[in-house]
Amino acid sequence: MSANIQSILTQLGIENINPAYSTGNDWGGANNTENIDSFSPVDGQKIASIKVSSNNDYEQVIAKAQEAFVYWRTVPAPKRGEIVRQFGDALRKNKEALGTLVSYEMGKSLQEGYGEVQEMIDICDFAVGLSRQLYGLTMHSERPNHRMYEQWHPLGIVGIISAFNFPVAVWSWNAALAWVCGNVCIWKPSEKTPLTGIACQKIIAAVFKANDIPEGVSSLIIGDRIIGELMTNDGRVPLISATGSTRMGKAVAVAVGARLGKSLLELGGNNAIIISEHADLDMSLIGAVFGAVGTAGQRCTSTRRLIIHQSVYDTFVAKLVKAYAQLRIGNPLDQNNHVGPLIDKDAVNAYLDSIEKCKAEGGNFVVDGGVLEGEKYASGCYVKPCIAEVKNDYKIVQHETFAPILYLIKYTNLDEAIALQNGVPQGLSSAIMTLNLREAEQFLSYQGSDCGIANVNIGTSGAEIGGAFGGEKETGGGRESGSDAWRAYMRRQTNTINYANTLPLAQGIKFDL
Ligand code: UN1
Repeated sequence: MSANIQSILTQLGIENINPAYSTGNDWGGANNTENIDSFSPVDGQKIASIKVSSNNDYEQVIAKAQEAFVYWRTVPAPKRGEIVRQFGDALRKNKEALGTLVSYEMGKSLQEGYGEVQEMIDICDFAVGLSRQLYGLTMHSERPNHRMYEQWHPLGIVGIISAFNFPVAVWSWNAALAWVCGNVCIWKPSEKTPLTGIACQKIIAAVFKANDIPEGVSSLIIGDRIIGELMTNDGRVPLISATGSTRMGKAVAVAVGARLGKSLLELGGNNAIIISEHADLDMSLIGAVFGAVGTAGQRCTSTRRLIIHQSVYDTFVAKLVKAYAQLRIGNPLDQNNHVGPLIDKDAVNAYLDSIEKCKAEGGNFVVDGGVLEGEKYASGCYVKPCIAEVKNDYKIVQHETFAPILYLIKYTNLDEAIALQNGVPQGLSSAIMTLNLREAEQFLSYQGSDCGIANVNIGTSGAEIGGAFGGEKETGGGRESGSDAWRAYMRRQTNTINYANTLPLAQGIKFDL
């Protein structure tokens, strides 16, 4: 590991932390025998070996969280918001260090690593304001001298299962909102990026400690699917918020649904940009290329398909091919590079497998893929972003491959383009590039995109935290971060108060004794 990364770990205070769980400042599970090794896809080096939580550890974490909830729910929401404000400030201080660790452990570009921490800071700011705006409605009762209103109460323990691709931001979207709503959180970070999770726990635990908040409001638990299953099957965890593949999400939905718990799912995307004959092609190029190769195609919002009008198809594809030839692939910590590595060798194999499947179905590669070799690419995780002409109904095109493979599809009229865009099982993000008002409005109308996110003259990725984030169909239907996504973290209670000296029944029912 380089001296720079070593000093980042020291700066974050996590150079010697490897135990399995934390409910605050202390770490437990030091004597557990099973480990998860965190390797950097940047240079293939092992960053840390971290203990895996046992069932007994899990029980300890739950017990602390239950105890903490009884206290935390009594803290007024604006005071909870004040603590989240301090968390945002601590993130501002640690932005460079945490952003660098995100880049090194996950492999995204340094700019995107910083951007991810910025999303965390932004959601803290949002949550601070929200802590004074957890509004319920009042209704007019049909009975005289009655008052009716609704209020929102915290749920209890929120279990957060996050993915490697946004190893810290997605946790913070959930946690910042859940905390101001009065919940306590147990976070299981991806086993591919445990160290960034440890860094976040360290930062938030110091904030809670400085405010004399007892342990258990924020817990971290390291583990794989087994810990995930303990959480999803556990009736003591009323809400599970899970980010990851559709396959994982379906398993979570079944387990949580079987116990009638709540789940908030943010799963796969198969996002397309429609490039109309009325598009600004230079602007479209930036949106398409960043969407497809940013984070090496490992965002759930990555652009996977371009649906291009036949009249601009050849011109736009020529521009794309030229742009791809200029992409610099390499160490993401070097800001001259555009594209970093995939997360691990399994991801590289999935990428290669998808290319083969695409070719077998008749895909025509206009930019070839392949794994990069040589000393600079020694981790074996660097691949070439590639582009293939396909048909939308190819099996592989219907499937989300978490890699920089971009599919091109030609269209002749907008109705057809919209049908193609919607013609996949997933429904996260979508975009149209057009300067034509009618086209833009049709795309946004109920006859348009069926996705949770629909943009005009912006790519599919890079959503701001202020909007509700999530998607339809196999994307899972959940909404996180902005707008009124906070409601998912609370339970609604309808209250009717009678201040009359009689007890009239609703619906005019007479019941005299
Ligand atoms: C994800 O890939 O799971 O909209 C989240 C975006 C980011 C978040 C992506 N703000 O691309």
